[in-house]
Amino acid sequence: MTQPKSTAELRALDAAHHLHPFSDMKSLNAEGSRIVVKAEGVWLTDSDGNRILDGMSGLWCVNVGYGREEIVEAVAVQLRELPYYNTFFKTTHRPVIELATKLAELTPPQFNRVFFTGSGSESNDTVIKLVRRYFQITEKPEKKIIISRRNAYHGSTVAAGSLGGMAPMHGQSAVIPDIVHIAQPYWWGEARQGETPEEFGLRTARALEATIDAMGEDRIAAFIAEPIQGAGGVIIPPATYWPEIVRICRERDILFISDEVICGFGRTGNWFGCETFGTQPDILVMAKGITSGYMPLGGVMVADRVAEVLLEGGDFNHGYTYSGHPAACAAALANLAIMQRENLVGRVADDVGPHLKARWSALAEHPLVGEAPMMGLVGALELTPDKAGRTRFPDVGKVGTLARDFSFKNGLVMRAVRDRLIIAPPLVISHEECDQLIASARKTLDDTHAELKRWGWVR
Ligand code: PXG
Repeated sequence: MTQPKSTAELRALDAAHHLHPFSDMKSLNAEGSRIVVKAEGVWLTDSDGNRILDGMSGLWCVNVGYGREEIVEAVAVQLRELPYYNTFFKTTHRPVIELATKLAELTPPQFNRVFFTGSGSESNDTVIKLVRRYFQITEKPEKKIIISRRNAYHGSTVAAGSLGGMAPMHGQSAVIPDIVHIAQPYWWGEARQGETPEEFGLRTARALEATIDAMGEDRIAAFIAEPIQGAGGVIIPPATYWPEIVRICRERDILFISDEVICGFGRTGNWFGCETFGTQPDILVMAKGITSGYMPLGGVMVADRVAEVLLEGGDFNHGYTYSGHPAACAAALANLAIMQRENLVGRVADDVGPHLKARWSALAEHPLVGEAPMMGLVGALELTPDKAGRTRFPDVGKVGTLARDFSFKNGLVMRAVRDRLIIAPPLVISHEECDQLIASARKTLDDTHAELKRWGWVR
């Protein structure tokens, strides 16, 4: 038996042995990580005994909240019966069959087949191969280019990172060829002065059309996008954007890929973000909320018109040891059963979503807040020294980090992207917990404002 260790000892071991994702390890080790020890509902407890409202659902994934015995039990039962078997060599198993069937029922009608992976990144790597294979089989092998958007996030493997539009990631790694990035529909950050959101939405959508036409439709395979950019800062496109993208995709022979790793499984008030925005994807990418993060699992749904071609193409030379892992599938099935039984998606659309949005939108009146968009249960607060001019603070990211740290102190996990605070709380959050979230967010804005006054950065 290992002895229980103090927080200080655990921090020292973490600093000595653990490399954290997306972190400045030297400064993190100097400061020490927060050690999360348990969680229940929407609440985290750290090793100092602080209770913190998890406004980010872990990393956008714990949709049904923490402490769901039903999922734990389903995984335990599955691990005892069949902890592992692969789906490669003419074999399959009950949980993977049941989950594939369930996903065919829950996703839009064009989707009846799924390829399983272990994560969102693996799903997007799979997408690249599926799309290229599709055009090989249809004898258009020169259709290879995938169009994506700047500031999109599609994962962290070499291929998924290349698909994403995060310049700081590209700068540190090899980038694969045949991926092109166009403008993102981020009105607050990128519109011209005087340009309305509607005008800007159309203009950015038409960048897709212009790029396809300039490069040649015969070379473009697909367009990939998140319905709402998540890691990019919760960018909710203007109302004109998606209908125009749908038109452009319909008029041209390209595939449309909806990356629903964050927007899927209820986040926007429908099962999938493509339903909220009325798009008709050919490929739908999933992970995170599929198991509410209780087990790692991802998947790629393939529309019938694409799947039927792939089925005629012989071997698809791709797969992961954990594609359709039985215990992960069991977790997903239990998670989806909870979501259906408790009508969590309907709750986001008609009940807790509107409740939180009314209060969140009111934060736009705070002197630091430029805009406070929210859809379903995902929202952002853009911090600015000058609302009307939509200007940025110097040293982008510094004010965001300051506010994020105040938020932690005020008992709320918010994430900062640049100087934009974002939330995506568990879909089970109660009205009372929403009110607590708003109170902490408001105090965070006040604390940040007071500190910026001390710095002389605001009046
Ligand atoms: N697509 C989207 C839209 C995502 O948000 C991935 C793919 C990759 O999934 P995996 O399971 O490989 O991580 C994601 C992941 C953040 C943050 O800081 C966001 C993600 C991952 C890590 C951090 O907001 N999203």
